[in-house]
Amino acid sequence: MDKFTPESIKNEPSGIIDVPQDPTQDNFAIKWTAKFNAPQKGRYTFVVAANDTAKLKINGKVICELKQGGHMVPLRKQTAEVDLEQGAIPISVEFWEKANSQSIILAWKGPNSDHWHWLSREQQTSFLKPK
Ligand SMILES: [Ca+2]
Repeated sequence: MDKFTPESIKNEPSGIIDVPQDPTQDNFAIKWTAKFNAPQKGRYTFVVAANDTAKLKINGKVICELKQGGHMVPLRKQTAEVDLEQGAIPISVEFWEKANSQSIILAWKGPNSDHWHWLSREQQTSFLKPK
């Protein structure tokens, strides 16, 4: 995505990602970048769900990638575990919307915890259950 020139750049101080809910808005992409503040060293779990496609990077590495979105593709999810040091860690989410409705869902939980934290406005608890 880095080869594209952004149409606009915005600051999102809430730290909560969201996409336009208007299904007539098609053929766009959004990239969010932030620092993820890991409260302690350990293994973190991230879940991403997207319609149409999305890529989650942590520390510059692709952790989750949902591909092959497009016309009539439903919301799909991917879960990944990653070992993090305590502190502020670079995180980015790239999102592409081709057609129809659009969604991005992102949540995480920390080491030895069952408590999920939402990083997206859209929240669907069913996506947090194991397959
Ligand atoms: Ca779509």
